[in-house]
Amino acid sequence: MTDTTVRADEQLVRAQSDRLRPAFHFTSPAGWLNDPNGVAQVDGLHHLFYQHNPEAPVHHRIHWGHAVSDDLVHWRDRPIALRPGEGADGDGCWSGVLVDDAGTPTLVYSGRQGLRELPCLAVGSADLEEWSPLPEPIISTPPEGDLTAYRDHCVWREGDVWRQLIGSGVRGDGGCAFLYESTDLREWRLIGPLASLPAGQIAIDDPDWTGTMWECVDFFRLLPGDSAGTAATAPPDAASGDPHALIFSAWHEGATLHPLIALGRYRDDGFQIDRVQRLDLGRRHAYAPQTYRDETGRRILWSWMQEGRTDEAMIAAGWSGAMALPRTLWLDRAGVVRQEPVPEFAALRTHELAGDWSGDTLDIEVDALVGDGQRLAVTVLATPDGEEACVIELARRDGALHLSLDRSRSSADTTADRSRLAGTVPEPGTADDRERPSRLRVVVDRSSIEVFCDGIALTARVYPTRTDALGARVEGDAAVTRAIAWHMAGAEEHNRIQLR
Ligand code: DQQ
Repeated sequence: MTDTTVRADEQLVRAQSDRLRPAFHFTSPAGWLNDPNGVAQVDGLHHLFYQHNPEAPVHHRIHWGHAVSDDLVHWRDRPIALRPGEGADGDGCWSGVLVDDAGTPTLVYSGRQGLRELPCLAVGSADLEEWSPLPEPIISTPPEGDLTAYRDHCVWREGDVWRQLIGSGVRGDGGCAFLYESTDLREWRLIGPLASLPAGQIAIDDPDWTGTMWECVDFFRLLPGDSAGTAATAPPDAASGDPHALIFSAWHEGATLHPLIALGRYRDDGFQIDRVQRLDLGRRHAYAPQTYRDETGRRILWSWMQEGRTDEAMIAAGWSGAMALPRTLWLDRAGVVRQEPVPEFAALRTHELAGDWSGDTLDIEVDALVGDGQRLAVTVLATPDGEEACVIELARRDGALHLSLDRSRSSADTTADRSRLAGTVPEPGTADDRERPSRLRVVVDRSSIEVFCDGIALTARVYPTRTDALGARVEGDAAVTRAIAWHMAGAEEHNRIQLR
Protein backbone atom coordinates (compact mmCIF):
# COMPACT_ATOMS: atom_id res chain seq x y z
CA MET A 1 0.00 0.00 0.00
CA THR A 2 1.18 3.51 -0.76
CA ASP A 3 2.44 5.48 2.25
CA THR A 4 0.53 8.75 2.15
CA THR A 5 1.96 10.23 5.36
CA VAL A 6 3.97 13.36 4.70
CA ARG A 7 4.54 16.24 7.15
CA ALA A 8 2.42 19.30 6.40
CA ASP A 9 5.40 21.57 5.72
CA GLU A 10 7.04 18.97 3.49
CA GLN A 11 3.81 18.46 1.56
CA LEU A 12 3.46 22.22 1.05
CA VAL A 13 7.05 22.53 -0.20
CA ARG A 14 6.45 19.69 -2.65
CA ALA A 15 3.18 21.22 -3.90
CA GLN A 16 4.58 24.72 -4.29
CA SER A 17 7.66 23.52 -6.18
CA ASP A 18 5.98 21.07 -8.57
CA ARG A 19 6.57 22.53 -12.04
CA LEU A 20 3.37 20.88 -13.33
CA ARG A 21 1.16 22.71 -10.83
CA PRO A 22 -1.06 25.20 -12.69
CA ALA A 23 -0.22 28.88 -12.30
CA PHE A 24 -3.67 30.44 -12.81
CA HIS A 25 -6.10 27.60 -12.15
CA PHE A 26 -7.33 27.18 -8.60
CA THR A 27 -5.66 24.40 -6.61
CA SER A 28 -5.66 23.72 -2.87
CA PRO A 29 -2.49 24.94 -1.08
CA ALA A 30 -1.43 21.27 -0.96
CA GLY A 31 -3.09 17.88 -0.50
CA TRP A 32 -6.19 16.69 -2.32
CA LEU A 33 -8.96 18.67 -4.10
CA ASN A 34 -12.00 17.34 -5.92
CA ASP A 35 -15.55 18.65 -6.46
CA PRO A 36 -16.47 22.35 -6.33
CA ASN A 37 -19.10 22.87 -3.61
CA GLY A 38 -21.29 25.70 -2.35
CA VAL A 39 -20.33 28.01 -5.22
CA ALA A 40 -22.00 31.40 -4.85
CA GLN A 41 -21.57 35.15 -4.97
CA VAL A 42 -22.55 36.88 -1.73
CA ASP A 43 -22.39 40.68 -1.37
CA GLY A 44 -20.06 40.88 -4.34
CA LEU A 45 -17.63 38.21 -3.12
CA HIS A 46 -17.36 34.90 -5.00
CA HIS A 47 -17.10 31.82 -2.76
CA LEU A 48 -15.56 28.52 -3.80
CA PHE A 49 -15.82 25.66 -1.32
CA TYR A 50 -14.26 22.40 -2.41
CA GLN A 51 -13.80 18.76 -1.49
CA HIS A 52 -10.43 18.65 0.21
CA ASN A 53 -8.11 16.33 2.09
CA PRO A 54 -5.47 18.56 3.70
CA GLU A 55 -3.52 15.55 5.01
CA ALA A 56 -2.51 13.95 1.72
CA PRO A 57 -3.18 14.08 -2.04
CA VAL A 58 -5.57 11.11 -1.86
CA HIS A 59 -9.38 10.95 -1.58
CA HIS A 60 -9.80 10.24 2.14
CA ARG A 61 -11.53 11.94 5.15
CA ILE A 62 -12.85 14.74 2.98
CA HIS A 63 -13.12 18.27 4.43
CA TRP A 64 -14.55 21.40 2.79
CA GLY A 65 -11.83 23.86 1.80
CA HIS A 66 -12.84 27.46 1.18
CA ALA A 67 -11.51 30.36 -0.89
CA VAL A 68 -12.91 33.75 -1.90
CA SER A 69 -12.37 36.12 -4.81
CA ASP A 70 -13.43 39.58 -5.96
CA ASP A 71 -12.78 38.86 -9.65
CA LEU A 72 -12.98 35.05 -10.18
CA VAL A 73 -9.26 35.09 -11.07
CA HIS A 74 -7.36 35.76 -7.82
CA TRP A 75 -8.35 33.65 -4.80
CA ARG A 76 -7.64 33.99 -1.07
CA ASP A 77 -7.65 30.93 1.18
CA ARG A 78 -10.10 30.98 4.08
CA PRO A 79 -10.25 28.58 7.05
CA ILE A 80 -11.45 25.06 6.41
CA ALA A 81 -15.26 25.20 6.50
CA LEU A 82 -16.23 21.62 7.35
CA ARG A 83 -14.23 18.75 8.76
CA PRO A 84 -15.32 15.18 9.59
CA GLY A 85 -17.23 15.24 12.88
CA GLU A 86 -18.60 12.74 15.32
CA GLY A 87 -21.92 11.92 13.69
CA ALA A 88 -23.10 11.06 10.19
CA ASP A 89 -20.12 12.88 8.67
CA GLY A 90 -17.52 11.02 10.77
CA ASP A 91 -15.74 9.72 7.68
CA GLY A 92 -16.09 12.77 5.45
CA CYS A 93 -18.07 15.82 4.44
CA TRP A 94 -18.97 15.05 0.85
CA SER A 95 -20.42 17.32 -1.81
CA GLY A 96 -23.17 19.85 -1.28
CA VAL A 97 -24.42 23.39 -1.73
CA LEU A 98 -24.77 26.76 -0.02
CA VAL A 99 -28.21 28.37 0.39
CA ASP A 100 -29.39 31.58 1.99
CA ASP A 101 -31.98 30.67 4.66
CA ALA A 102 -33.57 34.10 5.19
CA GLY A 103 -30.16 35.64 5.91
CA THR A 104 -28.53 32.59 7.52
CA PRO A 105 -25.88 30.94 5.34
CA THR A 106 -26.62 27.22 5.30
CA LEU A 107 -24.75 24.26 3.82
CA VAL A 108 -26.55 21.08 2.75
CA TYR A 109 -24.05 18.27 2.14
CA SER A 110 -23.60 14.51 2.23
CA GLY A 111 -22.17 13.18 5.48
CA ARG A 112 -20.18 10.03 4.96
CA GLN A 113 -19.94 7.28 7.58
CA GLY A 114 -18.68 3.85 6.70
CA LEU A 115 -19.90 3.20 3.18
CA ARG A 116 -23.05 5.29 3.49
CA GLU A 117 -23.87 8.94 2.85
CA LEU A 118 -26.80 10.87 4.36
CA PRO A 119 -27.94 14.49 3.91
CA CYS A 120 -26.53 16.81 6.60
CA LEU A 121 -26.84 20.55 7.31
CA ALA A 122 -24.51 23.16 8.80
CA VAL A 123 -25.39 26.72 9.80
CA GLY A 124 -22.84 29.46 9.11
CA SER A 125 -21.73 32.83 10.45
CA ALA A 126 -22.51 35.92 8.37
CA ASP A 127 -18.99 35.90 6.85
CA LEU A 128 -19.41 32.22 5.85
CA GLU A 129 -16.29 31.25 7.82
CA GLU A 130 -17.61 29.42 10.89
CA TRP A 131 -19.91 26.48 10.45
CA SER A 132 -21.93 24.46 12.99
CA PRO A 133 -23.21 21.13 11.68
CA LEU A 134 -26.47 19.78 13.11
CA PRO A 135 -25.83 16.65 15.22
CA GLU A 136 -28.18 14.47 13.15
CA PRO A 137 -28.73 14.06 9.40
CA ILE A 138 -31.72 15.96 8.00
CA ILE A 139 -32.94 12.86 6.16
CA SER A 140 -32.41 9.70 8.17
CA THR A 141 -32.66 7.12 5.42
CA PRO A 142 -32.62 6.90 1.59
CA PRO A 143 -35.83 6.06 -0.30
CA GLU A 144 -36.76 2.39 -0.41
CA GLY A 145 -35.39 0.26 -3.22
CA ASP A 146 -32.11 -1.18 -4.42
CA LEU A 147 -30.17 2.07 -4.91
CA THR A 148 -26.69 2.20 -6.41
CA ALA A 149 -25.81 5.23 -4.23
CA TYR A 150 -27.51 8.28 -2.72
CA ARG A 151 -25.68 11.59 -2.31
CA ASP A 152 -25.06 15.17 -3.52
CA HIS A 153 -27.59 17.96 -3.43
CA CYS A 154 -29.23 20.77 -5.31
CA VAL A 155 -31.43 22.99 -3.11
CA TRP A 156 -33.56 25.96 -4.19
CA ARG A 157 -36.45 28.10 -3.05
CA GLU A 158 -39.60 27.68 -5.17
CA GLY A 159 -42.66 29.70 -4.17
CA ASP A 160 -42.87 29.44 -0.39
CA VAL A 161 -41.11 26.06 -0.04
CA TRP A 162 -37.64 24.61 -0.39
CA ARG A 163 -37.03 21.91 -2.93
CA GLN A 164 -34.07 19.55 -3.06
CA LEU A 165 -32.65 17.03 -5.50
CA ILE A 166 -30.44 14.17 -4.35
CA GLY A 167 -28.42 12.15 -6.87
CA SER A 168 -29.00 8.42 -7.01
CA GLY A 169 -29.66 5.41 -9.23
CA VAL A 170 -31.80 2.29 -9.16
CA ARG A 171 -29.87 -0.92 -9.67
CA GLY A 172 -30.79 -2.62 -12.92
CA ASP A 173 -32.49 0.54 -14.17
CA GLY A 174 -30.27 3.65 -14.31
CA GLY A 175 -29.38 7.00 -12.78
CA CYS A 176 -31.99 9.25 -11.21
CA ALA A 177 -32.52 12.32 -9.04
CA PHE A 178 -34.92 12.20 -6.09
CA LEU A 179 -37.08 15.25 -5.40
CA TYR A 180 -37.87 16.39 -1.84
CA GLU A 181 -39.76 19.32 -0.35
CA SER A 182 -39.42 21.21 2.96
CA THR A 183 -40.60 24.37 4.68
CA ASP A 184 -37.57 24.73 6.97
CA LEU A 185 -34.62 22.86 5.35
CA ARG A 186 -34.68 20.42 8.29
CA GLU A 187 -37.73 18.21 7.73
CA TRP A 188 -38.00 16.83 4.22
CA ARG A 189 -40.84 15.02 2.45
CA LEU A 190 -39.92 12.68 -0.40
CA ILE A 191 -41.94 13.43 -3.52
CA GLY A 192 -40.29 10.83 -5.79
CA PRO A 193 -37.86 10.70 -8.71
CA LEU A 194 -37.81 14.02 -10.58
CA ALA A 195 -36.05 12.45 -13.55
CA SER A 196 -34.35 9.20 -14.51
CA LEU A 197 -32.81 7.63 -17.59
CA PRO A 198 -32.43 3.91 -18.26
CA ALA A 199 -28.77 2.92 -18.44
CA GLY A 200 -29.70 0.53 -21.27
CA GLN A 201 -27.18 -1.51 -23.15
CA ILE A 202 -24.75 1.23 -24.20
CA ALA A 203 -21.15 0.35 -23.34
CA ILE A 204 -19.60 1.91 -20.24
CA ASP A 205 -16.96 3.58 -22.41
CA ASP A 206 -19.57 5.32 -24.60
CA PRO A 207 -19.16 9.05 -23.91
CA ASP A 208 -22.96 9.53 -23.97
CA TRP A 209 -23.71 6.82 -21.42
CA THR A 210 -25.91 8.19 -18.64
CA GLY A 211 -24.51 5.86 -15.97
CA THR A 212 -26.03 3.85 -13.14
CA MET A 213 -25.80 6.73 -10.68
CA TRP A 214 -25.98 10.53 -11.08
CA GLU A 215 -23.47 12.42 -8.98
CA CYS A 216 -23.55 16.15 -8.27
CA VAL A 217 -26.99 17.00 -9.67
CA ASP A 218 -27.45 20.69 -10.52
CA PHE A 219 -30.82 22.00 -11.76
CA PHE A 220 -31.73 25.47 -13.10
CA ARG A 221 -33.60 27.45 -15.73
CA LEU A 222 -31.65 28.26 -18.90
CA LEU A 223 -33.22 30.40 -21.60
CA PRO A 224 -31.77 30.67 -25.12
CA GLY A 225 -29.55 33.62 -26.00
CA ASP A 226 -27.12 34.74 -28.67
CA SER A 227 -23.98 34.63 -26.56
CA ALA A 228 -22.66 34.06 -23.07
CA GLY A 229 -23.93 37.37 -21.78
CA THR A 230 -27.44 37.22 -23.20
CA ALA A 231 -28.89 33.91 -22.02
CA ALA A 232 -31.10 34.36 -18.98
CA THR A 233 -30.86 31.88 -16.14
CA ALA A 234 -32.61 31.48 -12.81
CA PRO A 235 -33.44 28.89 -10.14
CA PRO A 236 -35.94 26.19 -11.16
CA ASP A 237 -39.60 27.14 -11.33
CA ALA A 238 -42.14 24.57 -12.53
CA ALA A 239 -44.79 27.26 -13.03
CA SER A 240 -42.61 29.32 -15.39
CA GLY A 241 -42.87 27.06 -18.44
CA ASP A 242 -39.23 27.98 -19.16
CA PRO A 243 -36.68 25.46 -20.45
CA HIS A 244 -34.71 23.82 -17.62
CA ALA A 245 -31.33 22.08 -17.50
CA LEU A 246 -30.14 19.27 -15.24
CA ILE A 247 -26.40 18.69 -14.98
CA PHE A 248 -25.18 15.39 -13.56
CA SER A 249 -22.00 13.36 -13.56
CA ALA A 250 -22.42 9.81 -14.83
CA TRP A 251 -20.98 7.27 -12.39
CA HIS A 252 -20.79 3.49 -12.42
CA GLU A 253 -19.47 1.15 -9.72
CA GLY A 254 -16.96 3.67 -8.40
CA ALA A 255 -15.90 4.97 -11.84
CA THR A 256 -16.30 8.75 -12.32
CA LEU A 257 -17.17 8.81 -16.03
CA HIS A 258 -18.24 12.19 -17.48
CA PRO A 259 -20.56 15.19 -17.01
CA LEU A 260 -23.79 15.47 -19.00
CA ILE A 261 -26.50 18.10 -19.29
CA ALA A 262 -30.14 17.16 -19.84
CA LEU A 263 -32.47 19.76 -21.36
CA GLY A 264 -36.22 19.65 -21.00
CA ARG A 265 -39.41 20.79 -19.29
CA TYR A 266 -40.00 20.96 -15.54
CA ARG A 267 -43.68 20.63 -14.67
CA ASP A 268 -45.18 19.93 -11.26
CA ASP A 269 -42.95 17.21 -9.85
CA GLY A 270 -41.30 15.87 -13.01
CA PHE A 271 -38.59 16.85 -15.48
CA GLN A 272 -39.36 15.68 -19.01
CA ILE A 273 -35.96 15.25 -20.70
CA ASP A 274 -35.92 16.21 -24.40
CA ARG A 275 -32.22 15.71 -25.07
CA VAL A 276 -28.91 15.00 -23.35
CA GLN A 277 -25.64 16.65 -24.35
CA ARG A 278 -22.04 15.93 -23.33
CA LEU A 279 -21.03 18.88 -21.20
CA ASP A 280 -17.30 18.48 -21.81
CA LEU A 281 -15.47 16.33 -24.37
CA GLY A 282 -12.68 15.85 -21.80
CA ARG A 283 -14.86 13.35 -19.93
CA ARG A 284 -13.65 12.70 -16.36
CA HIS A 285 -11.17 15.62 -16.56
CA ALA A 286 -14.11 18.04 -16.13
CA TYR A 287 -16.07 16.15 -13.51
CA ALA A 288 -18.66 17.06 -10.86
CA PRO A 289 -19.64 20.49 -12.23
CA GLN A 290 -21.61 22.86 -10.05
CA THR A 291 -23.07 26.21 -11.15
CA TYR A 292 -24.49 29.41 -9.73
CA ARG A 293 -26.05 32.58 -11.03
CA ASP A 294 -23.72 35.47 -10.25
CA GLU A 295 -24.83 39.00 -9.39
CA THR A 296 -24.63 40.04 -13.06
CA GLY A 297 -27.00 37.23 -14.05
CA ARG A 298 -24.45 34.87 -15.61
CA ARG A 299 -24.61 31.10 -15.05
CA ILE A 300 -21.06 30.33 -13.83
CA LEU A 301 -19.85 26.73 -14.04
CA TRP A 302 -17.04 25.18 -12.01
CA SER A 303 -15.69 21.68 -12.44
CA TRP A 304 -12.94 19.46 -11.11
CA MET A 305 -10.01 18.79 -13.46
CA GLN A 306 -9.32 15.29 -12.31
CA GLU A 307 -5.75 13.99 -12.56
CA GLY A 308 -4.44 11.41 -14.99
CA ARG A 309 -1.36 10.32 -13.07
CA THR A 310 -0.71 7.61 -10.50
CA ASP A 311 -1.26 7.90 -6.73
CA GLU A 312 2.51 7.64 -6.26
CA ALA A 313 3.08 10.56 -8.64
CA MET A 314 0.46 12.67 -6.83
CA ILE A 315 1.99 11.97 -3.42
CA ALA A 316 5.44 12.87 -4.75
CA ALA A 317 3.92 16.09 -6.14
CA GLY A 318 2.25 16.99 -2.79
CA TRP A 319 -1.05 17.99 -4.41
CA SER A 320 -3.84 16.58 -6.57
CA GLY A 321 -6.74 18.14 -8.46
CA ALA A 322 -7.39 21.59 -9.92
CA MET A 323 -10.51 23.53 -10.82
CA ALA A 324 -11.15 24.19 -14.50
CA LEU A 325 -11.41 27.91 -15.24
CA PRO A 326 -14.83 29.21 -14.19
CA ARG A 327 -16.96 29.39 -17.32
CA THR A 328 -20.14 31.11 -18.45
CA LEU A 329 -22.73 28.65 -19.66
CA TRP A 330 -25.41 29.51 -22.20
CA LEU A 331 -28.00 27.92 -24.45
CA ASP A 332 -27.84 28.98 -28.09
CA ARG A 333 -30.90 29.48 -30.30
CA ALA A 334 -30.43 25.99 -31.78
CA GLY A 335 -30.73 24.45 -28.29
CA VAL A 336 -27.02 23.67 -27.87
CA VAL A 337 -25.36 24.40 -24.52
CA ARG A 338 -22.09 26.29 -24.94
CA GLN A 339 -19.49 27.60 -22.52
CA GLU A 340 -16.38 29.73 -22.40
CA PRO A 341 -14.03 30.96 -19.67
CA VAL A 342 -15.29 34.09 -17.93
CA PRO A 343 -13.76 37.12 -19.72
CA GLU A 344 -12.08 38.22 -16.46
CA PHE A 345 -9.18 35.88 -17.32
CA ALA A 346 -8.11 38.15 -20.18
CA ALA A 347 -6.56 40.30 -17.42
CA LEU A 348 -3.78 37.69 -17.11
CA ARG A 349 -2.68 38.09 -20.75
CA THR A 350 0.62 39.91 -20.24
CA HIS A 351 1.77 40.18 -23.86
CA GLU A 352 1.20 38.80 -27.33
CA LEU A 353 3.89 36.37 -28.48
CA ALA A 354 5.79 37.20 -31.65
CA GLY A 355 7.82 34.80 -33.83
CA ASP A 356 7.99 31.21 -32.58
CA TRP A 357 5.51 30.67 -29.81
CA SER A 358 6.82 29.21 -26.58
CA GLY A 359 5.55 28.77 -23.04
CA ASP A 360 3.65 26.55 -20.64
CA THR A 361 1.11 29.21 -19.60
CA LEU A 362 -0.55 30.38 -22.81
CA ASP A 363 -3.90 31.56 -24.12
CA ILE A 364 -4.16 30.91 -27.87
CA GLU A 365 -6.95 31.96 -30.23
CA VAL A 366 -7.12 30.77 -33.84
CA ASP A 367 -9.94 31.62 -36.25
CA ALA A 368 -10.15 29.42 -39.34
CA LEU A 369 -12.53 28.36 -42.07
CA VAL A 370 -12.32 24.58 -42.01
CA GLY A 371 -13.70 23.21 -45.28
CA ASP A 372 -14.74 19.62 -45.86
CA GLY A 373 -11.68 17.36 -45.77
CA GLN A 374 -9.56 20.12 -44.18
CA ARG A 375 -7.92 20.30 -40.77
CA LEU A 376 -6.54 22.82 -38.36
CA ALA A 377 -3.98 21.61 -35.81
CA VAL A 378 -2.67 23.48 -32.78
CA THR A 379 0.32 21.83 -31.14
CA VAL A 380 1.30 22.83 -27.59
CA LEU A 381 3.78 21.72 -24.92
CA ALA A 382 6.07 20.34 -27.66
CA THR A 383 9.77 19.58 -27.31
CA PRO A 384 12.00 20.74 -30.21
CA ASP A 385 12.58 17.11 -31.29
CA GLY A 386 8.88 16.23 -31.08
CA GLU A 387 9.33 13.51 -28.46
CA GLU A 388 6.65 15.21 -26.38
CA ALA A 389 3.73 17.20 -27.83
CA CYS A 390 -0.04 17.62 -27.45
CA VAL A 391 -2.00 18.06 -30.67
CA ILE A 392 -5.43 19.64 -30.80
CA GLU A 393 -7.17 19.06 -34.11
CA LEU A 394 -10.28 20.51 -35.66
CA ALA A 395 -11.25 18.61 -38.81
CA ARG A 396 -14.32 18.59 -41.04
CA ARG A 397 -15.45 15.25 -42.41
CA ASP A 398 -18.73 14.74 -44.26
CA GLY A 399 -19.76 18.22 -43.20
CA ALA A 400 -19.35 17.61 -39.46
CA LEU A 401 -16.70 19.34 -37.33
CA HIS A 402 -14.64 17.00 -35.16
CA LEU A 403 -12.53 18.22 -32.24
CA SER A 404 -9.84 16.05 -30.70
CA LEU A 405 -6.82 16.10 -28.42
CA ASP A 406 -4.10 13.58 -29.19
CA ARG A 407 -2.23 12.91 -25.93
CA SER A 408 -0.25 9.91 -27.20
CA ARG A 409 3.00 11.96 -27.07
CA SER A 410 1.93 14.24 -24.20
CA SER A 411 4.37 12.59 -21.78
CA ALA A 412 7.33 10.25 -21.88
CA ASP A 413 5.94 8.88 -18.61
CA THR A 414 4.04 5.78 -19.72
CA THR A 415 2.06 5.66 -16.44
CA ALA A 416 0.27 8.95 -17.29
CA ASP A 417 -3.14 8.87 -19.00
CA ARG A 418 -2.34 9.49 -22.67
CA SER A 419 -5.66 8.45 -24.18
CA ARG A 420 -7.24 10.46 -27.00
CA LEU A 421 -10.19 12.74 -26.21
CA ALA A 422 -12.63 13.67 -28.97
CA GLY A 423 -16.15 14.62 -30.00
CA THR A 424 -18.18 16.60 -32.49
CA VAL A 425 -18.83 20.34 -32.43
CA PRO A 426 -22.49 21.17 -33.16
CA GLU A 427 -22.82 23.90 -35.80
CA PRO A 428 -23.99 27.35 -34.75
CA GLY A 429 -27.73 27.82 -35.20
CA THR A 430 -27.92 30.47 -37.93
CA ALA A 431 -26.66 30.33 -41.52
CA ASP A 432 -24.74 33.59 -40.97
CA ASP A 433 -22.87 32.04 -38.07
CA ARG A 434 -22.06 28.96 -40.13
CA GLU A 435 -20.26 31.11 -42.70
CA ARG A 436 -18.06 32.67 -40.05
CA PRO A 437 -14.66 31.09 -39.25
CA SER A 438 -14.61 28.64 -36.35
CA ARG A 439 -12.84 29.95 -33.27
CA LEU A 440 -10.48 27.55 -31.53
CA ARG A 441 -9.20 28.69 -28.15
CA VAL A 442 -6.54 26.71 -26.29
CA VAL A 443 -5.67 27.62 -22.71
CA VAL A 444 -2.48 25.94 -21.50
CA ASP A 445 -1.48 25.98 -17.85
CA ARG A 446 1.39 23.51 -17.27
CA SER A 447 -0.46 20.19 -16.70
CA SER A 448 -3.82 21.57 -17.82
CA ILE A 449 -5.21 22.09 -21.32
CA GLU A 450 -8.66 23.56 -21.93
CA VAL A 451 -9.94 23.77 -25.49
CA PHE A 452 -13.03 25.70 -26.60
CA CYS A 453 -14.33 25.46 -30.14
CA ASP A 454 -17.25 27.82 -30.64
CA GLY A 455 -18.23 27.20 -27.02
CA ILE A 456 -17.80 23.41 -26.98
CA ALA A 457 -15.28 22.48 -24.27
CA LEU A 458 -12.61 19.79 -24.12
CA THR A 459 -10.71 19.74 -20.83
CA ALA A 460 -7.66 17.58 -20.17
CA ARG A 461 -4.63 16.97 -18.01
CA VAL A 462 -1.16 16.22 -19.43
CA TYR A 463 2.21 15.57 -17.79
CA PRO A 464 5.20 16.58 -19.93
CA THR A 465 8.43 15.27 -18.41
CA ARG A 466 10.83 17.55 -20.27
CA THR A 467 11.49 21.15 -19.28
CA ASP A 468 11.80 22.07 -22.97
CA ALA A 469 8.23 20.94 -23.75
CA LEU A 470 7.22 24.55 -24.43
CA GLY A 471 6.71 24.88 -28.19
CA ALA A 472 3.40 25.90 -29.73
CA ARG A 473 2.38 26.25 -33.39
CA VAL A 474 -0.53 26.23 -35.83
CA GLU A 475 -0.62 23.85 -38.82
CA GLY A 476 -3.04 22.32 -41.31
CA ASP A 477 -4.73 23.21 -44.57
CA ALA A 478 -7.69 25.16 -43.13
CA ALA A 479 -7.82 28.89 -44.01
CA VAL A 480 -6.52 30.65 -40.89
CA THR A 481 -7.80 34.23 -40.63
CA ARG A 482 -6.34 35.10 -37.22
CA ALA A 483 -3.89 33.45 -34.81
CA ILE A 484 -2.75 35.03 -31.55
CA ALA A 485 -0.96 33.62 -28.51
CA TRP A 486 -0.70 35.48 -25.23
CA HIS A 487 1.59 34.68 -22.35
CA MET A 488 -0.49 34.24 -19.19
CA ALA A 489 0.62 35.53 -15.79
CA GLY A 490 0.17 33.43 -12.66
CA ALA A 491 -2.71 34.22 -10.29
CA GLU A 492 -1.86 32.22 -7.18
CA GLU A 493 -1.80 33.93 -3.80
CA HIS A 494 1.72 34.29 -2.35
CA ASN A 495 2.85 32.41 0.75
CA ARG A 496 -0.06 30.01 0.93
CA ILE A 497 -0.07 27.98 4.10
CA GLN A 498 -1.23 24.44 4.64
CA LEU A 499 -4.53 24.65 6.53
CA ARG A 500 -5.33 21.52 8.51
N1 DQQ B 1 -17.28 13.30 -4.94
C1 DQQ B 1 -17.86 13.49 -3.65
C2 DQQ B 1 -19.22 12.92 -3.73
C3 DQQ B 1 -19.53 12.98 -5.17
C4 DQQ B 1 -18.22 12.69 -5.81
C5 DQQ B 1 -17.01 12.90 -2.60
C6 DQQ B 1 -18.07 13.19 -7.20
O1 DQQ B 1 -20.14 13.59 -2.91
O2 DQQ B 1 -20.54 12.10 -5.48
O3 DQQ B 1 -15.77 13.57 -2.50
O4 DQQ B 1 -16.73 13.35 -7.57
